[in-house]
Amino acid sequence: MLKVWGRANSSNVIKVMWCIGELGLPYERVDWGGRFGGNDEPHYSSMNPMKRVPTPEELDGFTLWESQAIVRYLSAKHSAGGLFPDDLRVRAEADKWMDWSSLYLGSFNFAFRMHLFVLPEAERKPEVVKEASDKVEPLFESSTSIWLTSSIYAGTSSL
Ligand SMILES: N[C@@H](CCC(=O)N[C@@H](CS)C(=O)NCC(=O)O)C(=O)O
Repeated sequence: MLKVWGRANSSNVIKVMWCIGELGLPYERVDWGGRFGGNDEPHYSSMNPMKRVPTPEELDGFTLWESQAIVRYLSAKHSAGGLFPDDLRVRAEADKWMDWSSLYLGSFNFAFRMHLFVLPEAERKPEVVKEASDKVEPLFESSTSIWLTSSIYAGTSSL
C-alpha cells in the first residue's frame, strides 16, 4: 500500500491526498512534519532531503518529494490517458494551471492561512491580509476570464 508521510493540514499534502482520492488508491497517511515533527530524522531526510512534507513511499521503497512532481507521477502511473492525459497539449493545459496556481497563488495562500486561521488572533495582521488580497484579486480576475472562455471549461476537451 502507498504510504504518505505528511500532516493532514499541509496544503501540499492535501494536494497529493486529493490526487490519491481521485485515483482511488489505497493508502496509509502518517502524521508527519509541523507539530508532529520528524522532518530532521535521518530515515526521513534520506527520503526527503528538503526535510519537507509530503513524501510518498511505495512498497518497494521508491520515494519522491515535491508535491506537483508527485501528482504527475501518481497520475501517470495509475491513470495514463485519464487524469494524466495522453494528448500532450491537453496535458500541458493541466500542467499550466497547476504550475500557475502554485507559483502565483502559493505565497498569497501562506499569508491568508497564517493571518486568517493559524496564528493566535492577537498576532494576526489585517494589513497583511489586505495587501495579499489586493495583489491576488487581479490574478483571479484574469484567470477566471481565461478559464471561462477556454475549451476545457466549455467541455470540449477530455479533461
Ligand atoms: N514545494 C514543496 C513544498 C513542501 C513544503 O514546504 N511543505 C511544507 C508544508 S505545506 C512543510 O513541509 N513545512 C514544514 C513542516 O510541515 O514540517 C512541495 O510542493 O512539496
